[in-house]
Amino acid sequence: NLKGYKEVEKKTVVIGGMFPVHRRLTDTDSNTTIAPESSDCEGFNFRTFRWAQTMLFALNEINSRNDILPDTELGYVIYDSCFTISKAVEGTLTFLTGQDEAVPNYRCGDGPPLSALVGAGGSDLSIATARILGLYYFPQMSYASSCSVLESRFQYPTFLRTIPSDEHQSVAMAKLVLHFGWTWVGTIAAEDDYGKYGIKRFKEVVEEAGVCISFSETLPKIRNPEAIERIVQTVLDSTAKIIVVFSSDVDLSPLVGELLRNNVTNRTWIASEAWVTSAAISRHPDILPVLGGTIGFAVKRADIPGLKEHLLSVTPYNDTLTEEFWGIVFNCTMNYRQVLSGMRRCTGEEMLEKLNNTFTDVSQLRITYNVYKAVYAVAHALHNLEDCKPRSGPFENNTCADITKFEPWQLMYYLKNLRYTVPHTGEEIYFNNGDVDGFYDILNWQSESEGGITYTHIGYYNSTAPPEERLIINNGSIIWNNDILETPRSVCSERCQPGTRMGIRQGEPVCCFDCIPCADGEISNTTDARGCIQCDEDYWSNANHDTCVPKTIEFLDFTEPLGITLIAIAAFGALAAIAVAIILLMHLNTPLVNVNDPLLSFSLLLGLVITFLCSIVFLGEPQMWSCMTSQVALAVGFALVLSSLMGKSALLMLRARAVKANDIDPIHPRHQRAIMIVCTLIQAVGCTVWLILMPPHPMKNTAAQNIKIILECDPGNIIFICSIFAYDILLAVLTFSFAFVARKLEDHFNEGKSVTFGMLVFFIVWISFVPAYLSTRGKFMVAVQIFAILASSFGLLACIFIPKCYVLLIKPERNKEELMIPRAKSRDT
Ligand code: TCR
Repeated sequence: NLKGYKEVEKKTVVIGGMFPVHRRLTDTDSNTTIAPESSDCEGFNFRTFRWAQTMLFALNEINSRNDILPDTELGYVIYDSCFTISKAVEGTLTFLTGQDEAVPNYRCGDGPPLSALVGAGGSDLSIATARILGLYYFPQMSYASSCSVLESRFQYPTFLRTIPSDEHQSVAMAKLVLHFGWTWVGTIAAEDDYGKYGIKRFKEVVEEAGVCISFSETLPKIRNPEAIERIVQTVLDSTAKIIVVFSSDVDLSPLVGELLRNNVTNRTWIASEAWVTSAAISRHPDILPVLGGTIGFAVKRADIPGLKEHLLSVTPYNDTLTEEFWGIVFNCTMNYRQVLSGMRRCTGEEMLEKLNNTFTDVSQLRITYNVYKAVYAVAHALHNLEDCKPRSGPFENNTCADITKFEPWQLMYYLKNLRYTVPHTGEEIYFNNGDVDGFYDILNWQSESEGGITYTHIGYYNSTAPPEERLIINNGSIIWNNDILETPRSVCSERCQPGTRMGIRQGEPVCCFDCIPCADGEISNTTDARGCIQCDEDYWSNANHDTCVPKTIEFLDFTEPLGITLIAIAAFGALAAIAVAIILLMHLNTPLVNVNDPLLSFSLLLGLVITFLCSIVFLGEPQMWSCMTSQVALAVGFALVLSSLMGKSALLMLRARAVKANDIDPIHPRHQRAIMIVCTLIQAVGCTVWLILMPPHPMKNTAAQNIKIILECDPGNIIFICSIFAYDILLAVLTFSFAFVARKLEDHFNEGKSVTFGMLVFFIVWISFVPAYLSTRGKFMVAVQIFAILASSFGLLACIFIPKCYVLLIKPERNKEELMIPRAKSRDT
């Protein structure tokens, strides 16, 4: 332990200091055959030794000043906590009791009064010492213990610190991760309060914002190569490119070694305050590919004039720590016994200036600056205590405390209410419930010209600013550690583009999902949509499934080629029928026309003209009127055609019978016409009832095809339409059977044959219509229907009237009475 106070005339107050100058305890064998001794420490740490020297520097500075504690000398006792709790506790007890063999609760001798303990280093050490010091209400001023649990004044009533609480740092790290849109991060924490609580809070903030943790590892405190290898493997296996490490450099070092060995590149590391400016990490050779681009948080930096000179003036003769330090840096020894065993002897004249060592490096005075502030805080509090005006003091009955024998709680009062400015930097310090404000520099590890690492300042975090302005980052000045030198991406699954939705993966974090394309008719128009939206009735999804588009409206239009063709054919048919009628009219008094009632021929032709023309009404956008007329005109037209034919074939059938039986003509044209009129009227009445009760009407058919709305006619009632066309079929069957019986009636200009044949064509057309109709969709159904109408009409027209026209126009000589059966005409003429 470094001790420095002598009996001088001035009043003396002692400040305790505790620094983790060594990294660990030396292993002792755990057998209990001999009395156990306090372990020795090993692993000399230049950085923390600089902290201890800074405390001495600050004390010297204060002692030589006349404005602070002019009449009082500050002494010190400094303990090495060796980075272990047991040593820290041991040191605390020794400090309190003044005994080298620590006896709790007992202080022997009247040395100068103890004021406060600066330190303990890591949080886990401070937690242990603060509990003991709290018992006596003894102030502790920490420079590096940042763990958030130390905020509790209930558990640690006398704990104060010059380092901001990790609460701020964890939130700042979370904000950083969110700032860059990383949603998939790994975390590594040291196995101590600092690491565990820091990462815990980080995770809380980050997970609330929807970020997922890929892995969480803890760094072992004691040497454990297997555990380190396992962590490296996890880092390698994970797809997370961002790794947050909350640990001190001492605990992180073994992992960094293993990372270098495995050449783990292309990751971005987020550093906590404890390792971001650690030379122990960044001075590793070839560190750049692995840890280059690291972003980290660091507490305020300052230049302390005179410190460098103080550090260089350290001599090996002061105490055991400087002696050991000297031996290590100059690779020599002061120990007589070791010299005998062959080691080089230190001369004491070695030059520290020549050394480029962490100890003398004053470029990153951050924790060092905290130590400086802590010592000044204690000194200022003591100054205020001494400066107390009698009878106006803060304590009971306005009393003051006496600097030569004050109680620790009295100093605590002054520390709590302290407000002072730090020399050289002008920073104002005060303790807000024991804590200082959270302010961090954000540093980026960039390559230096000589292949080393520089810490480039890229922004800062200020916890006292309004929420949006807390994190300020200059994106442009960051150099990332990947091949593309771009902001790395760290997501488990890429975002789902519009047109897809997120599908959870069973048993994996929510950030890992599959993008499932929306089904037809459903869309998603945002990225990362949770579900797809069904399009409205008249809309359908586009090819990308990101917008609903109106369904295309489909009907067979007049103007399209198919429509024009059909109209032309229908018009041709109608004209042909009219032409035939004219031919018949011109030859009205010839036997051929007269042999069967000519009126029926005309009604037949009229019916055909109707069917031809009604096919045109099927075209175009369905309207109320067109739906009604098309179906009805078709039904009635066919009824007219078929009943006329029936009238004709009834005569033929009866004549055929009469010829056989040598009978007289059995039927009068009146009867034939009656058949025609009655049969047509039945149909007309049926259609009227249909039109009145359940008229056909236009309909949007959205069900048949997804992407189209088919405009069509709804028959209104299926039974009506079926019975109406069934009636037509009935007429057709009757006509056919009559004509079939009469087909052999030779001398009747073969009318029986032609009607039979025409009806066969009619049947064939309509029978083949059924499968054709059922296998088409949309507007082509209408086309098929029209084709069937036209084909059947043409069939009848052609079969029945071409032979007649042939005789009338080309072979008029055949148009003779003699060709007719004599008896047949007897009744008519
Ligand atoms: N708080 C850490 C210890 C620590 C530290 C450091 C150790 C901090 N910064 C720098 C070595 C070097 C911050 C703790 O445990 O609270």
